[in-house]
Amino acid sequence: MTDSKSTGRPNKRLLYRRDLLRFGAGAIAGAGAVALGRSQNLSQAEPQLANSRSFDVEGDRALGARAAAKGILYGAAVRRSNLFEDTAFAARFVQECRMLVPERAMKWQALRPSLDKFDFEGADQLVDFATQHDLKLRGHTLVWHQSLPDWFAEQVTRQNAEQVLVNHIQTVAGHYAGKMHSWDVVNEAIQPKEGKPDGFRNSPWLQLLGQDYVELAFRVAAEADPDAMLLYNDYSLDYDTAEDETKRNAVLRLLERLKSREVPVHALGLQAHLDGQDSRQFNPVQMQRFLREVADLGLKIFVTELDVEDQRLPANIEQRDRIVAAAYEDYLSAVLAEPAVIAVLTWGLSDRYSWLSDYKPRDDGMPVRPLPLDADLQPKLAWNAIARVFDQAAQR
Ligand code: 9MR
Repeated sequence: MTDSKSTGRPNKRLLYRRDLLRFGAGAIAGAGAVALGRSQNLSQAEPQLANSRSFDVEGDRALGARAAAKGILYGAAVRRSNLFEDTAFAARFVQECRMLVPERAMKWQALRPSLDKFDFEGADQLVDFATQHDLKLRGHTLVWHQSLPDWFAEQVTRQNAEQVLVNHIQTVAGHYAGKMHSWDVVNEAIQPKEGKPDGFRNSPWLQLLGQDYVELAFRVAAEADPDAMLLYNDYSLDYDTAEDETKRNAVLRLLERLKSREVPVHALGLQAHLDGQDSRQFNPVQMQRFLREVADLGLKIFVTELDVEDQRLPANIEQRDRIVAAAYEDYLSAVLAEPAVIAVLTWGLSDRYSWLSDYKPRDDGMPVRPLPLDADLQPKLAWNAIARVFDQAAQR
């Protein structure tokens, strides 16, 4: 099956070839116009490790194209500055990805300067970039307990919370209606260890509105953007530990309740922030059982924020990259065996820009290496592992 058939869009490869001829292989005409990215010739990209396989990244061999050939969407999270202040990164992004998710730009903190104002400028730039480069868009995220603006705690009360939530979702999902492939409507609502009924996280939203906020958010989002797939998104669903098992069960119960009440939820997002150190705690059979239960509810599944933390892995880069790549391969091959899994997003594309550099730096001061491309934008073993899993995945 060709890319154009599997993604249902016109074949843009000819266009990129034409751009390539016009500008020459190395030329990038500014961050707003990196359309040649996908056919940029990276065949000179030598493997970083002596004993690695060669990296076949050209044109339709990039990750996004390999996934698309199987009816799977591949993309990555990105910050605005990564695309608009780093043209080499932007070109690589367009080359590898078929989908873009703003890492920060659509959070409340970014969109809401005050209770009565919305500022779409930064997020709109990402949306324009995606449109220009034929990337599908995921919105992240309409309801979360983090990244709330400073005014939130003071100005949102039990009296106005419902109106504030509804207004936010109507305005934001409405602003982007028709442009979004999908939205993370509610993010991280479950955290059983906080001891609340049904495993709910003790978030400001729970305190202000009770459990009903989840249902309300999905219903309002569906009205504001009837075309977008609507996701419930969460983390710590991956390992064979008591904590993750409790969380999987609580998430499953939440999804069951929502479905039984005909709430418009369409997919589960598995964040999949993996830890290279914990990969022995991954149990593919158990994971597949969970995914089947989710799929049996009539839901699709996305891997939404995949990366592999290497904070506690050996300093040796070759060894470290192998462990990270193996974690990607073990996880993705198990998860993609479930046909309901239709999208994979990494939380960043290159080690040049990862949240883990700030949040989980290494004690030895060496840069972290959690993503498919290294800091020089060259493919690592992790890239190869992901490519191999896409190549081996069954057609969707
Ligand atoms: O990667 C994101 C980081 O750049 C932000 O500072 C942070 C707060 O907004 O959020 C990070 O992304 C999180 C995502 O939105 C939800 N799941 C966990 C991600 C990593 O913390």
